[in-house]
Amino acid sequence: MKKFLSLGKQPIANAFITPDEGQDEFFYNLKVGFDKETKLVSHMDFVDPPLMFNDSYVYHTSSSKTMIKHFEETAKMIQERFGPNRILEIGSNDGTFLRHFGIAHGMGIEPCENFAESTRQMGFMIYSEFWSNKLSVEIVGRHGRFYTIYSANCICHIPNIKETLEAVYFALDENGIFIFEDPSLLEMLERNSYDQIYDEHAHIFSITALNNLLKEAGMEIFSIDKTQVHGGSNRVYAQKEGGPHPHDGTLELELEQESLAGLNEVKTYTAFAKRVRNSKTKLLELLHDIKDGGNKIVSYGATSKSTSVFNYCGIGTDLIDYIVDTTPDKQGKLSPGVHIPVVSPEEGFDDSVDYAFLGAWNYLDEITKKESEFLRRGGQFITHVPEVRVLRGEPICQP
Ligand code: DWN
Repeated sequence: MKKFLSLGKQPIANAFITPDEGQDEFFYNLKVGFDKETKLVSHMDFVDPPLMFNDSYVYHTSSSKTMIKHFEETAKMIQERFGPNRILEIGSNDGTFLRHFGIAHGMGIEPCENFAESTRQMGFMIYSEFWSNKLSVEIVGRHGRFYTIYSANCICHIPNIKETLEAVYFALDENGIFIFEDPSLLEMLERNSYDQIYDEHAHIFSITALNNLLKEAGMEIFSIDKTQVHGGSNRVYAQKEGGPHPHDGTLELELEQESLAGLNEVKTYTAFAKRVRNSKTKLLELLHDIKDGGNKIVSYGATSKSTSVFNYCGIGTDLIDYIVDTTPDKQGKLSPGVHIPVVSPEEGFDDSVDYAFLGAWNYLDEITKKESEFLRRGGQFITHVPEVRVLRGEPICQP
């Protein structure tokens, strides 16, 4: 594994704390590397999953209209295209996807007990454990194999990718399909969105790496969709080697595109690391200039991504007064590491705000629609994706 980037000392990205919890806060050194053999980009040292995913986990998939709509459309597409009579979701969070399948047809794996319990209340059978070979064997023993296994923004969270895919293979019917989506490495490199890298994202997947890893686990990719969510994601359709679904040519296209973009070469990653360091310098310069001009800056969306940016750049309450976020479990707390207060938009997104840093830049459309009044009165958004800049006036394009 060749190390190419260091994002410094980082806290648990979603561990929002109360003021007295500050002393015991956990930090680790975030270093990212490239595996020359599999072409996988991963953390050099993984954070222990229970430190991140436990009964205090605060990220709700349903916290944006964009993701609610995305999962409604995804569920409809899967039903129409594959008509599964049963679906297993790995990482079901608050049930935003599963709810589109009847309780007799959907089952979830969710290690965060708070979400497992609330989804059980909806009537679904949820296993509150981490996905593993042991769990896969247990589930197959009780429920048989699945024709469809689905997972969104979860497979890239699991450190042991080899075991993860072996466990999927074991639980999958001979003719079954494994559909999963995660942020795209190519999109991250193109948008310079280094804030996709934080504790929970143990890996940032390229199709090239997934193709290698799935093959090793006895599976093959037969189709890929590119989606715009979470700053550009890949939805991969895989089956057991030699399975019934015809290949549609998208795999070859993506492999070629990734190869042309240099994703198989270490030098691409060293160049990216340089752009990341430049982005940090520019963001600090911009924020200092704005602040020195007597303006009030807040951050919009207390995201995992903003934890990563703020801790990497050393941005605290000297620059950002507070963060506004709609999630009740984050409000009234301090952001991880740099301890910026989080308040509700009703409390904090008022006429006193001059600039808002887009911690949730991936929802630019949704946010600018919602905050048209802020823009109308001269308020401005700041982003670092794809480059550090102030977004002036309308129309604002999605990065
Ligand atoms: O993989 C992961 C992705 C899918 O979600 C997880 N590891 C954790 C999480 O990452 P994130 O925190 O960067 O995700 P989001 O979806 O960018 O977070 C958006 C945050 O912004 C939420 O806390 C809700 C908030 N928000 C808001 O306050 N007002 C969002 C919108 C759209 C808004 O209008």
